[in-house]
Amino acid sequence: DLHHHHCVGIIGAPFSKGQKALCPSPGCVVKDYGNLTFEDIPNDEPIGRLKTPRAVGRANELLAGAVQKIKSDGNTCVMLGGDHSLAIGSISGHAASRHELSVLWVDAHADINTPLTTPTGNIHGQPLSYLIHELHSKIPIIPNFSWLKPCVAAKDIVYIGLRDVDPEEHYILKHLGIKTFSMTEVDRLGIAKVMEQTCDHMFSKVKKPIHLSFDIDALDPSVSPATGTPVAGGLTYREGIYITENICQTGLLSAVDMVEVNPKQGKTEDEIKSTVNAAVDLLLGCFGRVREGSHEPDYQIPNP
Ligand code: NNH
Ligand code: MN
Ligand code: MN
Ligand code: MN
Repeated sequence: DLHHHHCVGIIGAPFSKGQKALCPSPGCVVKDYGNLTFEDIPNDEPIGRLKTPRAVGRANELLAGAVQKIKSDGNTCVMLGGDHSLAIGSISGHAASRHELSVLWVDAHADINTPLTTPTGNIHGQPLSYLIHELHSKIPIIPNFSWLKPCVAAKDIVYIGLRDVDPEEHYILKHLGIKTFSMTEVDRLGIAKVMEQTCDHMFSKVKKPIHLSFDIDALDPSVSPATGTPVAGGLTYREGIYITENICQTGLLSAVDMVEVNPKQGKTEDEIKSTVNAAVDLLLGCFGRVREGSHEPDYQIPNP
């Protein structure tokens, strides 16, 4: 009952050292590239505030290679995290095969702290700072990150869902002129206008492939409680689905991260189910499921 025209490659990245699984079956060809296995890195001492830097660097190097391969095989890539530090590898691997990208970051958080501004030391609160050209000079040398080169321009990023932004992050967003739709804009404009303006911004010059990085904590904790840092006042299930349906319609979706889904954070079986169902439905929205329903082009009403 779904229809669209590209193949989807799925890579599992069960990695959670950047912070303190699902099986949709859409009506498209899905190639399972399996789960990555991440080596344990002993004596991964903090560097300044940065926690487990070597493990995060190595995991992302591995992921970047896997995503690059999935893209060069001609697929739309789905990365199932794992925590949001994995966007470092996912976006780098994507950019390696596609020249220039637009990044749509759907999250309660801005994830743009640098290793020097981070209040927590968690790298899942920092991935964008490592990826943005304009912040390159603010990133120190970190072991196991030497493979990484910035690959995204500030003007090619759009955020939706922000409601827990650190002051340093707020400065960076304003300083770089990054397009943001916080929950205030979602309330003011409604999700349809937010998506219209998101697309206007992303397509203002050339139509670049879209990297959708979806942190499940963008949704309200009543919908997706099984995540590490829930923040009240988030997107509804319907607003989330609207975003994915809309991005699918652009025809430019090239890679998706679905991250911070963490069954261990669910207090009950129902909390886990609700969170995982939401993540699956968001992914199905990305790959052509529409709420109005659909049918095969050659469908015929059966004759008696
Ligand atoms: N901004 C905080 C930090 O840098 C929290 C980030 N937490 C997230 N991001 N879950 O999506 O650590
Ligand atoms: Mn995040
Ligand atoms: Mn978040
Ligand atoms: Mn059809």
